Amino acid sequence: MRPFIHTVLSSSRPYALIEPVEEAEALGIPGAARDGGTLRVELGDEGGEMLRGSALQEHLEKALRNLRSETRPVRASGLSLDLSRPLTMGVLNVTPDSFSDGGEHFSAKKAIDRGLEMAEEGADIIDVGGESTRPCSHYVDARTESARVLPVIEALAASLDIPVSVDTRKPAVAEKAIDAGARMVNDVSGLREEGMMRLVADTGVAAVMMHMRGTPRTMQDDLSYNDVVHEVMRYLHRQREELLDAGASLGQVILDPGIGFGKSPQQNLEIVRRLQEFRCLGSPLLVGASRKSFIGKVLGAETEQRLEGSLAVASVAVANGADVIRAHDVAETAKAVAMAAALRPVRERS
Ligand code: HH2
Repeated sequence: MRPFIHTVLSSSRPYALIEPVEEAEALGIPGAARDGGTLRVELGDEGGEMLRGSALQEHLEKALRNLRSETRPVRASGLSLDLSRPLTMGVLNVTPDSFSDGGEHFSAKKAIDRGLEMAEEGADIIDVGGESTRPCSHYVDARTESARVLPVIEALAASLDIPVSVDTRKPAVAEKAIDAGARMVNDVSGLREEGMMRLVADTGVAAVMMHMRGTPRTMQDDLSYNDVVHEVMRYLHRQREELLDAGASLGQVILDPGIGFGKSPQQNLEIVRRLQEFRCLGSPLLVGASRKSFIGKVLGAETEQRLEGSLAVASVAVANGADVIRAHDVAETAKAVAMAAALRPVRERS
């Protein structure tokens, strides 16, 4: 496994957290401090000169370069996404019970019409899901989930130029969805279910790997983290390494910190505030905060009154380095994202 390097430049004393700790510790870097399984190295003016000559130096330089550079495009089977501007992914839940749009597009006809409408509104990707993953939601079997999403994916993939993604944790559903025309698998479990990594590696499709602790049923049971950003990043790094070991390529991968999945409102805010740190991982970043409960908590707003809050989070996420924003309100989000992108500092070409 390649080392995990988490660089933090926003601090008054920039530093890197390096794992595996033994490899980093063996270098005898002055002032380096061990914290559990991580070595903290002050970057100082030399930007990690002290690692020179070690295998870690190259990885640290890459992590620092990733922070400054434009995001690399997604290059996957049948799909190439230029991420020099942030994209809007429209949420299309073909479910009776999703937390904000449950039941609205539960018939294939209504879902297809809404998908076409989202494309008109400026969506760059349509994400079709057949199982709610809200806290304590009920498991839907693969046959039921497939019956919900396949006709919609087939119709949208046949009539739209933009890619259609399938939001599923189940390899059986993902496989059929890919056959029906989906060009991306969006998996809130981080491709954890047996066979999902193999499917992504074998088909070469793009994959969103999201962080979630446990399952939607259990994810809010344990919200304790020492450092939520560091722990989510480490999880995403490890899942991505496993996927690459299975034969997938880096260009297929999009990472997602999983806003609202096993995090407190404060932890969700912290992730968006510190999103920039995730960029050192070098993969495109997706953020899905649309209408979620931490926005309701800040604004005292019910689900249907969270548009402004969602747009504010989307804008800050883009300013902090998000490449894809997953949203229900596509027309408004696409405009907010374009405006936030225009205000972003220019990045170096990667
Ligand atoms: N959030 C939800 C579902 N899928 N996928 C990614 N990559 N990131 C997210 O943050 C994310 C996601 C939950 O939102 P929604 O689909 O609106 O609700 P439900 O799960 O109740 O259908």
